[in-house]
Amino acid sequence: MITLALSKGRIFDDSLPLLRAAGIEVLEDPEKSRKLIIGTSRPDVRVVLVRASDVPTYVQHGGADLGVAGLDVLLEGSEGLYRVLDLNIARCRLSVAVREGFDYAGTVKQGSRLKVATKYTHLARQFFASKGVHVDLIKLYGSMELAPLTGLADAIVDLVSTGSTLKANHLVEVEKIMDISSRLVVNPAALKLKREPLRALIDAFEAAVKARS
Ligand code: PRT
Ligand code: MG
Repeated sequence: MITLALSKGRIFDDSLPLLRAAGIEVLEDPEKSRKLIIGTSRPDVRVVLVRASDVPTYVQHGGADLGVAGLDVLLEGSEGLYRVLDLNIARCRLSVAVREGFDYAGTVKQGSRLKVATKYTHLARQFFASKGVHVDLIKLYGSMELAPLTGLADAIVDLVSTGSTLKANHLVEVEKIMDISSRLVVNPAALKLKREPLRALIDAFEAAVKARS
């Protein structure tokens, strides 16, 4: 049995066409079913549904053989995984944003400390350190956009895709940190033990990604 870890929402939705191109139909819609283990048209392949940030943990500890996770989640903290393929799905960027009218460039130039709220404390610390900007990081788990509006922080580091969330909250993107897409990750032990079927699946994914680009 091959177990693939996916998260509900955009990663599941964007993975479906790739799975289909690889000859795999998922047998249930996670938005309608409450099941956490879903069968596929391949009797030897199943999907487990986990939180986006739990995908690396499942794959690392062998709860799944492979999984799909955003580069943001992988770089923020994961180890013991093979990052085998850029699936080019769930694309967005990790950026710095501030309240409209806040003088970000001036604050950075003056060398003043910047209060930054984010879920991505590790990536944010790395980024500002590389620029020599002094920051106080405030860890949040969601609704980052609220932080600059309430005075909790001067800036946020968050994912942006269309930009409409920032706009709706009177925030502006001032600097892009990196482009993000989702990656196929594999458990190294599984790759040894189930080499043939996993290799075939990874190759099928790769062909599907190439065919779409
Ligand atoms: O929701 P949950 O807490 O379970 O986990 P999650 O938020 O990590 O999961 P999910 O499904 O929302 O995101 C999974 C992955 O999708 C992320 O790890 C990213 O790699 C990728 N992705 C792509 C995004 C976005 N685009 C995105 N726009 N993840 C989140 N967003 C959010 C962003 O945080 C902001 O709140 O959407 C909002 C901005 O969108 P725009 O279009 O208004 O700019
Ligand atoms: Mg979310």
